[in-house]
Amino acid sequence: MQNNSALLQPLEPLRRNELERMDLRYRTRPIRIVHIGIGNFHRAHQAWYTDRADTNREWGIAAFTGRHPDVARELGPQGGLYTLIERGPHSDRASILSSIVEVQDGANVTRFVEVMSEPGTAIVTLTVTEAGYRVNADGELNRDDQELRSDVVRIAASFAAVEPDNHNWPTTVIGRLVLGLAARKRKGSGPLSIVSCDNIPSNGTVLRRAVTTFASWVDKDLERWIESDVDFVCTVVDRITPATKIADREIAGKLIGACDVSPVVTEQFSEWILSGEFRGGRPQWEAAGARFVTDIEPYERRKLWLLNGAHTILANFGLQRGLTTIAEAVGDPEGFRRIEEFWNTACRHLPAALDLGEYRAALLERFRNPRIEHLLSQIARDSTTKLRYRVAPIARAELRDGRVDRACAFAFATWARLMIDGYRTPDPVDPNLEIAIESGNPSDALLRLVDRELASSQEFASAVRRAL
Ligand code: CS2
Repeated sequence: MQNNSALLQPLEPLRRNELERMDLRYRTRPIRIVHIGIGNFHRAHQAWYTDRADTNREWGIAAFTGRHPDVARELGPQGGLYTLIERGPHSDRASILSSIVEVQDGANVTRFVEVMSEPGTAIVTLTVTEAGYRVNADGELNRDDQELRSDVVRIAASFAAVEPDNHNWPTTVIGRLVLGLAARKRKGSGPLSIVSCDNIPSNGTVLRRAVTTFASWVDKDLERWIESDVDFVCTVVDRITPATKIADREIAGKLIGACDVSPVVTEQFSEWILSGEFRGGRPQWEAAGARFVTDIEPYERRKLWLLNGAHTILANFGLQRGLTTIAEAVGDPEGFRRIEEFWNTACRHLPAALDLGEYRAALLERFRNPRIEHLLSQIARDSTTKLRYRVAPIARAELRDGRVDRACAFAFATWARLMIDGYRTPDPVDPNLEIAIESGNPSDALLRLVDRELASSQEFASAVRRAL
């Protein structure tokens, strides 16, 4: 039998310098945006909005990796180009995006500080996950965090040194950001807007507090400058973007006619709501569908509670049942019933003017898209922090109204059960997690890790125990 693939011509690799000669759309752009934490989500969301909105090619993105440097290795040779596959329930649509013009390993702090201090740079965006902010349950920077404390020492040493030591750069996102801002202040490069794109309520405000607190530990003048010259923008970001599979590379190859080693698959739906100032200017993101609002809070709650809350419940529940994807978990009658109950509770604390019925129906359709293989194991990461933002506020609102909500208690109990049964995934409070599980009363101890107020309610804590 003949091997057909041996007869196929290998595809040419995707390269910016070759494409831009044939098509001006792929020409590079000046760096005006710095992104921290490049992953599939940034490439499917903010980079896509910029690509579509910036038709005059004025806003290039220099992106830095977060936990893993792999994207820098993959996109470097492609000149930052990659394929975005928008996957509907029946078909795929592919485009080559060119808004990212440089990709660096996050550990290349020398380059990071350089682009942060350029006068042309006007915006910094972040997708570093909830855990990357290193704040405690009250939204305050965690003073006991060892890595933050080491970064304070490193930054203080670099300020004092004539020649900063390249081997001793900060390792945390907040530390690096503060170092970059210090360089910008020194160079007199003008105001900057920092845009948090992580699933945290009042994300811009939380980030502002974290950055100014850290700055106050190293230099009071810097703290004052950040307060006066740096804008922190709050956002709601939404686009379901699973991890890329090997088969997606082949699909991308067929659709674009070149070999892309790092395509991204995402759903067709996308939403970006922003609130804040851009004193250094910004792309006309609204041309690509973004919305600017003055009061972002109701939109934050709607998205974090209904979409992300349901995701976390389905992930913990589905993993317990041996399921793999969100589509499978929502297809399970009990999974479906659990999120419907949770949504009924959550909607009591959301403004009806936000078209909640329509929003829920659209979410179900998005979750059920079987062609988006969104892994439960991906969503179950960092569950402690996620439950804190996605479920705890609803349980607390119910308690204030005199009710102990069963759907919320179930959400905590499913996670606790998974943890007690030994399921492990990267989680920032790991050591405490083990201590809680080993304690005489793991249910209460785990609840306390997420939210002290809920843990101190006898009624709620016992509802969680019963649900376990
Ligand atoms: C998910 C989110 O991994 C998770 O925790 O809930 O990444 C979710 O897919 C996005 O927020 C959708 O916009």
